[in-house]
Amino acid sequence: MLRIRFFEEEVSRLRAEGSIVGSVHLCNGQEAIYAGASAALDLSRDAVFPTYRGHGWTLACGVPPYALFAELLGRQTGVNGGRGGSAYLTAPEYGMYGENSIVGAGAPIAAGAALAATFDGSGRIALAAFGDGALNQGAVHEAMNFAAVRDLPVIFLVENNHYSELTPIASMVRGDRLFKRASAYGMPGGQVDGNDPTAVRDAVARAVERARRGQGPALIEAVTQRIVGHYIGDAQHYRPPGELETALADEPISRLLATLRETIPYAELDALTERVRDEIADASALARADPPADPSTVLEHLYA
Ligand SMILES: Cc1ncc(C[n+]2csc(CCOP(=O)(O)OP(=O)(O)O)c2C)c(N)n1
Repeated sequence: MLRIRFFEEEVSRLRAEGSIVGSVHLCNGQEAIYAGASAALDLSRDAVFPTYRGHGWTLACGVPPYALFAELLGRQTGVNGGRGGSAYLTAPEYGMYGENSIVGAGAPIAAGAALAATFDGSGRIALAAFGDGALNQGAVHEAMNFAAVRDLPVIFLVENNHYSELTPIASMVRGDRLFKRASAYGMPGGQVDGNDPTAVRDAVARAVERARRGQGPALIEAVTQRIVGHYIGDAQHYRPPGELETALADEPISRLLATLRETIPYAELDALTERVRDEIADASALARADPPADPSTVLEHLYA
């Protein structure tokens, strides 16, 4: 979780100085979901399909921060040779099958990967992670219905950060228990505290166990808050007064550190924090020193 947070803080800095260009969506505040869910998966065979807010998922899947920085900076050494950038990362060798900028589009792709698993005997679980806004997309409902009726090993994980871009969830849907839609498709659904990595891990582990037994998909709603703007530069004028302060008081990292301080000496935790901070600073410096992607290779890897 610390690795993700410090990574995002460095990305924010690199974007502000102009070293990273293009669309960037940070995930600060949602780290517990990635840490918890990835701990419940077997990433040597399972497949994760996140949205454009995917740096946290990519790191949680085990992609080294250096390779991710290099990608965001458009370097040849990036995880996709500098071609994917922030919004189109893939790293299937780590179980990260690719971000998607089309809201909700990862859900049917995950259902497809799960369908393939029923034929290839891999035992793979596909996890589609998307926001509360995406849950209103037709493609997501088609994917949930198809997965349910075919008992596909898919986990639909909603990162309910209460906003779709700048629009609050309350003005998009009636009722705040999004997981209840699961029952309409005949699959289990539940809500979990998305700021608690252990709670997320346990909920995903239960869904994984079920899916591996051939009992089909589940919908998990992880309730959280993003503590940064939707995009870098978002002034967040749409937030009611006090909301951000309340969210900051409950954000997953300070909450986890406070709990850990009850049993682990302060000095040890501080040393760990510093170690992760240094790891991120070193990875960023290393990536920045790498050569940019060569424009003469632009047609490589194009298939259509
Ligand atoms: C099909 C489609 N419609 C609209 C957009 C524009 N758009 C980009 S992000 C976003 C909000 C998505 O909100 P949510 O699913 O809650 O995810 P979050 O950004 O909160 O993680 C929208 C509407 C898009 N990218 N794709």
